[in-house]
Amino acid sequence: MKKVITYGTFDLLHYGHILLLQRAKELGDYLIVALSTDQFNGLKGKDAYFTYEERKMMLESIKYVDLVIPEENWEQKQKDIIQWEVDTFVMGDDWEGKFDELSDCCTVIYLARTPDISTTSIKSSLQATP
Ligand code: C2G
Repeated sequence: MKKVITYGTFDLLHYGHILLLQRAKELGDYLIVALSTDQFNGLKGKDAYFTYEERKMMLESIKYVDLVIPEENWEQKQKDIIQWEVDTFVMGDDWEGKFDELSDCCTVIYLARTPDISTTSIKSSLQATP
């Protein structure tokens, strides 16, 4: 079984996230999503609208996703890859080059971000709406 892993906050789930997850799943047979905890989001400077449990439940309902695990820090990726016997690490290309060191233990792939959609843009357009 070919395992794929990806990491993120996945707040206010939108089609950019879904297209990332769909393409990630196409790279293997089993997709693990390491979901940023509320505490780690604080370290990332992100204030997620939905809690970790709410975001986890939504991700687990997506047909491409096989397992959701917590992402608690920046340093856990190599351990996760070894522990879960991951073949491919995938991120959107806004992270291009940032995780190349992981190529020592798996294939590292950066997928093109879906243009014109982001959690931040959703929040700001809703705030602007009268
Ligand atoms: N993404 C995308 N297209 C978008 C928006 C997001 O392909 N329009 C991708 C991002 O590139 C990322 C994933 O969806 O691979 C999740 O996005 P975020 O929740 O914003 O993840 P981020 O905060 O970048 O967390 O350790 C890694 C971090 O946890 C990544």
